[in-house]
Amino acid sequence: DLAVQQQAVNRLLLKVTEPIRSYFTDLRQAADSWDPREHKSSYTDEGAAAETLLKEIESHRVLEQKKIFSLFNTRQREEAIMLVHVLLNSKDFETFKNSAAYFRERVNEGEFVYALYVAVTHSELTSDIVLPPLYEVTPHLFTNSEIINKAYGAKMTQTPGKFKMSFTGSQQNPEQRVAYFGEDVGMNSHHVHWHMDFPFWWDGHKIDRKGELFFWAHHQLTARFDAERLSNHMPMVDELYWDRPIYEGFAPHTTYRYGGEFPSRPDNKIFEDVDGIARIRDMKILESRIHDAIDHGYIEDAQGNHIALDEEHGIDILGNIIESSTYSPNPQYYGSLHNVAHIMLGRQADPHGKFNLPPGVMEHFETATRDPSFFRLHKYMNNIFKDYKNTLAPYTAEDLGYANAQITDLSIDGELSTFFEDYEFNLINAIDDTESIDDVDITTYVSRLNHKDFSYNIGVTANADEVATVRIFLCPKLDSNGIEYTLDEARWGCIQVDKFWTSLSAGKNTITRKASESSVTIPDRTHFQTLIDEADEAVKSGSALEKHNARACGLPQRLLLPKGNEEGLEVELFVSITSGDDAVHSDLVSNDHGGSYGYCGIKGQEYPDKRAMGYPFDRRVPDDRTFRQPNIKWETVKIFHHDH
Ligand code: CUO
Repeated sequence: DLAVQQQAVNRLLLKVTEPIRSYFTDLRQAADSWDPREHKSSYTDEGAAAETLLKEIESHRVLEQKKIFSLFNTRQREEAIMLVHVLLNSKDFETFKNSAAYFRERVNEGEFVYALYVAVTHSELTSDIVLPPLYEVTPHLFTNSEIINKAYGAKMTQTPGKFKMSFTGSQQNPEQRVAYFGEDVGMNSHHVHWHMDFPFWWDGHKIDRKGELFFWAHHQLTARFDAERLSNHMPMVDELYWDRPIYEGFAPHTTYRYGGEFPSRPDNKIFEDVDGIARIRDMKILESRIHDAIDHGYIEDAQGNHIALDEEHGIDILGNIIESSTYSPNPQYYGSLHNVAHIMLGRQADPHGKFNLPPGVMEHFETATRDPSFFRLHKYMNNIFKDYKNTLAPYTAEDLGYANAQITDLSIDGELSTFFEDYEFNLINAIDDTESIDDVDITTYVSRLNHKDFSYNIGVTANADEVATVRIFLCPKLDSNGIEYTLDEARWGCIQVDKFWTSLSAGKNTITRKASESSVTIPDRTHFQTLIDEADEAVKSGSALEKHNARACGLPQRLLLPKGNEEGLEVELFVSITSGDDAVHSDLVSNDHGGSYGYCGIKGQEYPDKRAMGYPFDRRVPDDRTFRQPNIKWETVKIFHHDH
């Protein structure tokens, strides 16, 4: 029963630093006395994973509670993965739930939350369960120290509070102008969930085009950040250079729940080797090995075989190598450029461990995009991917064309306009329980970007009845100095706003597509308290639980458009219609198949579009004329921002 399951997951995630409450009777009982060793037959691996984890716990080798958990720490990651295995090897939900309750009080709470989120995301037993927004489960990683302090004050004085969270930094810092994007709680939630849907350490069933998705989702994240910069009259992000200072400093104003404040980094910090992690020199060596592979057109696997970086698999292989993931064919030789770089950047405040500072924001997917160096790092890797894509032959007229359709009209219904609004979320899980002091309502509200509803109207004349693939992008038109981009310059900054399949009939068609239907976005997440109330109510009354969108990976719908500006940011609205043969499955036309597959794929299935992610902008465009096809059309549109 979904209601019972949802209720159990809710309760497991409530106040994770506290023991499970005594009145959650069955969970409390499982925490006390479910012994996995006595339930071997309840697990597909006969309890082997649980046995391993128990041994670690019994020999006191696991990370203690109330210590900082970092997924990038090998040992800590192994512990979290053990728990993921225990949960994913559970034969039924009872076992899943009881195991979770049992280990919740025996492993580090950061590891527990991570493992439970990953397991719920991937287990077939929990497909319809909605995970509460992480910013309401572990609010410390999504809000400021100032707010956390106020929240404590409110609880101590028993005064309900609603506190305004502002973005870090001041007007003195130009980067502050785009902090609304890097610090957006929904965007950070999307990013951390992307990494839960596609963990770099993943050792389960094969995930389709995982390396390419790593490239694509992060390519789009950097392109979107650049679009926000253009909206604010700022130049695009430059990449990170190992042998230059890290130009932008960052003061996170964020605190760990236990373990102190996240460290700050001043401007122009010289990039240093990090003891026990890597030297700058090593990073450059890895980079040059990857560049050599791109130049040669093949990589070497661990056995010395050459694997071609061909059109079909090249980007996927490179994504796996650069991240690197368990799918990397040769981690010994190509290393782990991305993951190690995250740690290196996270440690620049204390590279030799002299001050015993905790890890920086770059070491957690929840917090990484707050730091401007995140976008530099990803621009750097994105440029390596671009170097590779530029070795491929440009698309020909035949690759781009589609004889069955001519686009006759292209327009927007409504105005493309954005605004800021307040968004409130709950901080109750940020605050420790104390026996003598009751909880009071404590929330924070933050300004967030949103846009007015609009739709695309696309007039198409078709020669025959056929299913077609429609791709919609917004591409930059002018750089921050007002100079017009060529198509070849603009293409790498294009953001995908939608892709869908539709049935064309012979003759004239008008395709009307709402922005809210976008396959790169998800609607607002359901609040934790709502999930609790609904599940409790459904269990009590024995009624069915109303289903919400269970997908947490996906750009928030309200961030679909970049901010634009008061004068109206000029962008090119670009539409291409190609054959429905691009679809991997023939039943894709209905389009409610997996919501936000654009950046996040479809759970447990192949990526639905056979073409390269980013098509048709992923390859060089030496001649704009190849894009002048009847099935391709673009119009300049303006994105307005209204402050009120
Ligand atoms: Cu998502 Cu670097 O890959 O943070």
